[in-house]
Amino acid sequence: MSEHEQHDHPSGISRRALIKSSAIGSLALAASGMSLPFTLKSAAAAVQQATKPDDKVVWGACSVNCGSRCALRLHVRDNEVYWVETDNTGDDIYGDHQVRACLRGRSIRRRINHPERLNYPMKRVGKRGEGKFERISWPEALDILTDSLKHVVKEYGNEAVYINYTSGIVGGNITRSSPSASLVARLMNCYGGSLNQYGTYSTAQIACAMPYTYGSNDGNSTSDIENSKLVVMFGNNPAETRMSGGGITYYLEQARERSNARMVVIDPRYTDTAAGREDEWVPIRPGTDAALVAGIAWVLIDENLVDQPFLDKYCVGYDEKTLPEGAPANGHYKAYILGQGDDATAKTPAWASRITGIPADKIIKLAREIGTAKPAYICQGWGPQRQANGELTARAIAMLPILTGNVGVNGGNSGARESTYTITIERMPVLENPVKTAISCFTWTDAIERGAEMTATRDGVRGKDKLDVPIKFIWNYAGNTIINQHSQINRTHDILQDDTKCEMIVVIENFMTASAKYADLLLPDLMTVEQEDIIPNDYAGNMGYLIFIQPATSPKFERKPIYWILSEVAKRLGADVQQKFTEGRTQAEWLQYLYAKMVAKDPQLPSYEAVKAMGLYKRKDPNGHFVAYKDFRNDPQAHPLKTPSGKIEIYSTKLADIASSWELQPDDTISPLPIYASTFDGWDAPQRSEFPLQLFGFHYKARTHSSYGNVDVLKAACRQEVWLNPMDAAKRGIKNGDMVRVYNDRGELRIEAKVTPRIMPGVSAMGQGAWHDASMSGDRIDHGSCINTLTSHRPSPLAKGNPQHTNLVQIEKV
Ligand SMILES: Nc1nc2c(c(=O)[nH]1)N[C@H]1C(S)=C(S)[C@@H](COP(=O)(O)OP(=O)(O)OC[C@H]3O[C@@H](n4cnc5c(=O)[nH]c(N)nc54)[C@H](O)[C@@H]3O)O[C@H]1N2
Ligand SMILES: Nc1nc2c(c(=O)[nH]1)N[C@H]1C(S)=C(S)[C@@H](COP(=O)(O)OP(=O)(O)OC[C@H]3O[C@@H](n4cnc5c(=O)[nH]c(N)nc54)[C@H](O)[C@@H]3O)O[C@H]1N2
Ligand code: SF4
Ligand SMILES: [Mo]
Repeated sequence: MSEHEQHDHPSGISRRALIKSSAIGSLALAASGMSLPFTLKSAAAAVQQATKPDDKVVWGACSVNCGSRCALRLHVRDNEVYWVETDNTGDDIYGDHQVRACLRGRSIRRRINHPERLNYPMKRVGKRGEGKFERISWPEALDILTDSLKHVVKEYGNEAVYINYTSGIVGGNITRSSPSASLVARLMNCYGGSLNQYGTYSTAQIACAMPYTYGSNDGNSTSDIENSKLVVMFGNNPAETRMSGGGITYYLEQARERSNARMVVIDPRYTDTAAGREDEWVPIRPGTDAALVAGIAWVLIDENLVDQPFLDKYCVGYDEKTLPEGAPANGHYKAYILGQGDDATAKTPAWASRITGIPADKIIKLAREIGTAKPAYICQGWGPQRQANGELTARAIAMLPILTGNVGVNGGNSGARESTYTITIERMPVLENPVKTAISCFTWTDAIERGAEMTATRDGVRGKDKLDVPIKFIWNYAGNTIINQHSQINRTHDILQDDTKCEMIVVIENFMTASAKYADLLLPDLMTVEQEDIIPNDYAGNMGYLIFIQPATSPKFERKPIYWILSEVAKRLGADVQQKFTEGRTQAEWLQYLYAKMVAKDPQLPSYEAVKAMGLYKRKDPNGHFVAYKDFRNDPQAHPLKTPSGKIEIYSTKLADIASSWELQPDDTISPLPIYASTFDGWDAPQRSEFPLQLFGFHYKARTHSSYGNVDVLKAACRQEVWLNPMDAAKRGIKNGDMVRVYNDRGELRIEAKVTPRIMPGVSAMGQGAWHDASMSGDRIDHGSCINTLTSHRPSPLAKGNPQHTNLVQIEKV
């Protein structure tokens, strides 16, 4: 993309990019809000227009949950954003570079000014999910909301109120949707609390599993690749998932330019991250990375390439020497690999080849490369862990840096995804939740349907042995996981349509999304760019920043800021709740109060007035690069890990206990060792005879999940297609561009086929997050091609997380 090139064009598009490639140039322009097709002449005309004297340029930010966060310069005239640029500060050299927005952020005016934005409060009039609403006044909406909340709390208790997982706005001190850290959580905590949740849809399996090995889930910063000889990416695609000009894709490219590190991409798809920059693409069957790791480990052991002194000093459970007390004598990792464990199967490259679909000689070659290139940056994205056996996979991938002693050193990595440098941020305090019970964020539909049956050892309820009441009231602020982003849409519809189960769903949104259609009350919010706030960087290597944003326009129609909405609810809940919630401050006063706290903690920060004038404040990591577990590596006695033994736990006694005490289904595996196990809906599951193709939904450049999914130019630039290998397509008589039906026993969708050797045979994939579009009282065929029509609500064994990448389907030409 052009976003990293010289930023010397007043329209926000690099001149070099304009001249270099008309295809890329037209995409960038489309994204930045210009109509297609364009010429240099029309671009020049636009530039002239963009510098008219009555322009106001306002700092804004793109605050969707893409793992980057970009500065925007919004050009405003007549109270309307008509043109969008991005960061123009810094020298634009690596290390002091610009935080340039991707195609989505550059198109934000098409979201701000979208003709279908929500303008008024509404209440449901039809059956839930039908999408029939009636306009009501704010006072009426707030009264209905408050009465329902009071009723549910009185009748069922605070545990029946649930703040659904949402990630539509991330970052701000005030505007922030993360359920346990949002203003909604603060409000509920002022009113007796609500049912907690743990885990996220992003990282449920890896965030749960990695701490059993390392005590946490850290990785070296990507910038540290400038010290690496080799980069190994398991299911990691920053070119699409970290697209910011200040983000990870740029760090990867720049750091490799300095170290000249080879790069191996292990992914069922030939990704945009590979795209000619990789040295090798290793296509792998989804859900089988742990088998590849075991095959590599067998070669490393066989050829004496393991770092035995590292394993002896820093780890438990590699071989009999460090096996913890209570573990079976043949329970160590080496026995598992060599075939001396209970399964009596040597994990040879031939064994791994049958499972992964990777030729054995390629596995041997890869093992030799990983065993000899030091240091090596071995990492994983979160695609491999969003599988039904993702907890095992995440820990298994970590075995490669552990076996080769690449942990805790510059240029190495732990096997996790990258960490990032961040500047001090102080968010609106959410106060303490009096309710201590928690469910996994993925299991909320179960908690509606059979809440009181859900237990700790079967369903992962935490803080209590079981839930006492089902969920009766749902808050959904800036999220689409009610329908679009949660699994098995047709099942969710059936559960939600019965409004005797969950009695109230409050959705606070900008658009009539699939989830908004299930609201009982639908409240129109301002967007982040229409409010004052401070947005810190998300994943940004070793350069942190704060974006100080100002409202681009005044509020339009009856859209209200979240702080106002919830303050009004607090007022109706009682004077004590109102006082506790607001502490007597306005939104602006809160921001100044929070910023003052930031400065007190971090005196290097500029003053409030200065940072407001700057718009964007950047700071380099004073430590250079973040190296995960560096202190532990330097002195394991003084800096033990947060595991029970203080060491890297290849064998986890805690997991052995869980495995023997939890109620699991026969095809659920929890193991003290990071083994490979096949799983439900996996490549070798029995349903494969009926549904022969594996399917997963990758995070796509066209959208951030479903956000930006209604922007026409983005849809045109990045089509919604299902990737299919030419061999699978030929068998089905499918040609590139054909309309196909993709189905399994959970549902059916329609989509265009992309026939391409960029995906391995037997596997199919589509961008996740497309807008669900089906007649739910009719055939339920989803013409919007939202992959969650096909995914399963069954949680993964340990994290009780979303296995949304583990699916089996059939595909036919329509
Ligand atoms: N099958 C499948 N499903 C998945 C995934 C997958 O890989 N495969 N990925 C999962 C992951 S990792 C995640 S994080 C979730 C994400 O799921 P969500 O958190 O639901 O993310 P979005 O779909 O982007 O929905 C965000 C919503 O917030 C709204 N919004 C944006 N800005 C504002 C604002 O200023 N105010 C208000 N009120 N609303 C706003 C947007 O309009 C949008 O509807 O999806 C998960 N679902
Ligand atoms: N453009 C864009 N960027 C985003 C998002 C978005 O929706 N759009 N979402 C953001 C969010 S909230 C999150 S959580 C992150 C998600 O980041 P990730 O979870 O890392 O993204 P995915 O695309 O799901 O998976 C990454 C890669 O894993 C591959 N993969 C899938 N299954 C397997 C497997 O079993 N083994 C291996 N080796 N590879 C596999 C996929 O082909 C894909 O290329 O992205 C963030 N960035
Ligand atoms: S979607 Fe992400 S990378 Fe793109 S502009 Fe927004 S924050 Fe930046
Ligand atoms: Mo995510």
